[in-house]
Amino acid sequence: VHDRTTLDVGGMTCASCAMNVEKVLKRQKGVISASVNVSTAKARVEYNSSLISVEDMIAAIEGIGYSASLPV
Ligand code: 9UX
Repeated sequence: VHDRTTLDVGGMTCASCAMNVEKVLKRQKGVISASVNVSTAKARVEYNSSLISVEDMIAAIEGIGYSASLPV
């Protein structure tokens, strides 16, 4: 069984930005799938919480120059 989360992603200004964020998420161990939408500024992620935390995902996104947070 896996978990899902939706993150708010900041700093994406074109469709390729969404691809960049998707790629970095999919590269993380424990991420099962990632779908990023530039218009809504949301990233939907399915993951295995025994392998990766939401904080790890946020750090990976910030590591390539975007911002990320859990929605308020
Ligand atoms: Mo588009 Mo995003 O030219 O970092 S890839 S702005």
